[in-house]
Amino acid sequence: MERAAERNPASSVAGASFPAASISVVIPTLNEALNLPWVLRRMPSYVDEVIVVDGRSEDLTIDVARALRFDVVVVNELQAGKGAAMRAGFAAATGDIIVMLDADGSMDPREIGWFVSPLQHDYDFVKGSRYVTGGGSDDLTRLRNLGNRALTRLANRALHCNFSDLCYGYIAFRKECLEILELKSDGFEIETELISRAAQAGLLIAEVPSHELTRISGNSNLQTFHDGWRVLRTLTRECLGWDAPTAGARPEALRRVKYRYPDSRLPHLPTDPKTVLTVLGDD
Ligand SMILES: Nc1nc2c(ncn2[C@@H]2O[C@H](COP(=O)(O)OP(=O)(O)OP(=O)(O)O)[C@@H](O)[C@H]2O)c(=O)[nH]1
Ligand SMILES: [Mg+2]
Repeated sequence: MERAAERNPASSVAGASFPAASISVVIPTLNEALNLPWVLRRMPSYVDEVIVVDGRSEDLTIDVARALRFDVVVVNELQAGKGAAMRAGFAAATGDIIVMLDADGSMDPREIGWFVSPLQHDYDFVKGSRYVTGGGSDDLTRLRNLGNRALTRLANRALHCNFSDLCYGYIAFRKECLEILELKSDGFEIETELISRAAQAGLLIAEVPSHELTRISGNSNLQTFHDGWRVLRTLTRECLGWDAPTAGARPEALRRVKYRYPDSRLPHLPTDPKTVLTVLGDD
């Protein structure tokens, strides 16, 4: 398989030349054909590899992905659930840095730079937060907000951390972290597993602001009580039953990386897949 880094071998800042860290973005999709165009069109140019994990969509999600990004890597989902999809996507990623974000237009790819930046400054794992200055949410209901705050407090007590946002899946980390984290979750609790294991493994974790937008169109796949319960169960299981292979000491394998990123703007509106497919069909 071609490594993402081979497509983007070097960059130069202030006369100094260094290998650019390659960035893979992993996006799980379940019937997101109307929303994915906004996401892919907002993808910064410094992203080397976009991986879409799908297998159960009944709309034109995959056609739209391929039409908008000829080099998109489509990973077939062998097992249902966001967590299973993320694990399959991570396994396929070839970048030095892996970023995970949703396909519904609630996470703006233009924020990727905020996530990548701390990874350049010695951090191993970067999580988005809707509760720190500069972050926010147009999407959180009162109930989900309360539930998330309670779960975050519990996680902080159990893990001796000071996170501000537990149940948010805009996350970036160095690829090497995967070997340490030994992920196994299948559902939305993958975010809790990632964060609690990163803390227990002694990874250097940064929180960066992120503004959660509303889903552009379509229905949420999250069930507040069912998935909240799974998060709680995962937290308990992780705190009681997982021994980090690094025994909490910071792993030595992780490296510093360099990067660059530009900017652009697009209206946050649904896109009819037919318009995308027609334009490309005419070429
Ligand atoms: N491949 C795959 N993707 C999924 C699955 N379930 C959810 N997703 C994707 O995971 C992302 C998050 O799902 P959402 O339904 O938006 O859940 P949420 O963001 O927690 O909930 P909302 O805030 O209500 O949108 C979206 O990109 C979905 O398309 C699944 O079983 N397989
Ligand atoms: Mg969503």
